[in-house]
Amino acid sequence: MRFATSISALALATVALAQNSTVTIHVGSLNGKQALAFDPPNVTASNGTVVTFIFDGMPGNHTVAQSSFAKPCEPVQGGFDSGYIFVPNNTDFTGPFPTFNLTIENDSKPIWFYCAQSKPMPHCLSGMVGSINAPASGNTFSSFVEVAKAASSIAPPVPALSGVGAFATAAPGPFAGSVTGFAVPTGTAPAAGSGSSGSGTGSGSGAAPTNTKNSAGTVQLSGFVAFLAAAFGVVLV
Ligand SMILES: *[C@@H]1O[C@H](CO)[C@@H](O)[C@H](O)[C@H]1NC(C)=O
Ligand SMILES: *[C@@H]1O[C@H](CO)[C@@H](O)[C@H](O)[C@H]1NC(C)=O
Ligand SMILES: *[C@@H]1O[C@H](CO)[C@@H](O)[C@H](O)[C@H]1NC(C)=O
Ligand SMILES: *[C@@H]1O[C@H](CO)[C@@H](O)[C@H](O)[C@H]1NC(C)=O
Ligand SMILES: *[C@@H]1O[C@H](CO)[C@@H](O)[C@H](O)[C@H]1NC(C)=O
Ligand SMILES: *[C@@H]1O[C@H](CO)[C@@H](O)[C@H](O)[C@H]1NC(C)=O
Ligand SMILES: *[C@@H]1O[C@H](CO)[C@@H](O)[C@H](O)[C@H]1NC(C)=O
Ligand SMILES: [Cu+2]
Repeated sequence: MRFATSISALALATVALAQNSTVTIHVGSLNGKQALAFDPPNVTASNGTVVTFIFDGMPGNHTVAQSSFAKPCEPVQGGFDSGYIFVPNNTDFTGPFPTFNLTIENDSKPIWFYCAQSKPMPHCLSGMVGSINAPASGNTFSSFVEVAKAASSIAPPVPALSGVGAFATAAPGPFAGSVTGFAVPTGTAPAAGSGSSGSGTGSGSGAAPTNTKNSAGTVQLSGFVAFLAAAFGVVLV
């Protein structure tokens, strides 16, 4: 009986995993080396997929801000925006690196984003832009990069958890060691549906939450899910 219950719990969890995968994008590093880049810069992600942005470029001070194809280096109305995340060049810093997780709500519509850092040079104009579900023709990711490089200015972030076609359920973090945030959104985004900016919009006043570590419960859950993925990856294939 207990065995059967475990099996059905596993089966349910496995179905959820099969539907909703995770995509990771490195912020400020390329192939593990510090760079003004998102790596990979364009990905596909279906509804329910969580895109994890990991700020692991050292040193780095970057943002993930939603923009539009026409104006790559300016925030789009109602767009998500992580604010500035500073990661030091500290050989003693072993992480955890801060992350910003976006759940994809509308995979029919491309999501364009940029880094709003303007110092010492505008990162967006250097090509630090990315896309989720960019079309293969027309407004392609490569055209987006060209539009960004030709932009005349870069706009600062408007911190927000909710975006157009994607949302973050939590503020970026954790801020371990001498990692800091500036103009980082706070609170929680509405879980689904609206597409417009909601109660998750940050104040923009600058102070980041200094300690936003996950509860033990969250860590335990993701560890369990990771275990399921490992256990069932082989069986499912
Ligand atoms: C998977 O994605 C679907 C579609 O967005 C969503 O309804 C569901 O809650 C997600 N499941 C999990 C386990 O996140
Ligand atoms: C990160 O960049 C922002 C915007 O340029 C700046 O205000 C902030 O002071 C920087 N953080 C650090 C620690 O340098
Ligand atoms: C950061 O650390 C790396 C590896 O130790 C080093 O190569 C690089 O020069 C450092 N950069 C800065 C700005 O200190
Ligand atoms: C993803 O969700 C959006 C918004 O509800 C919907 O328009 C779109 O058709 C969905 N994509 C798929 C593949 O079902
Ligand atoms: C999803 O994107 C498509 C394509 O742009 C759009 O027609 C549709 O209205 C969007 N759905 C939602 C729920 O916003
Ligand atoms: C990146 O963008 C191009 C179009 O510019 C597209 O053809 C390609 O499939 C995209 N790659 C991914 C992984 O989405
Ligand atoms: C993002 O998701 C990963 C994987 O589930 C998790 O470890 C991390 O704590 C999340 N980050 C935030 C800021 O919630
Ligand atoms: Cu940047």
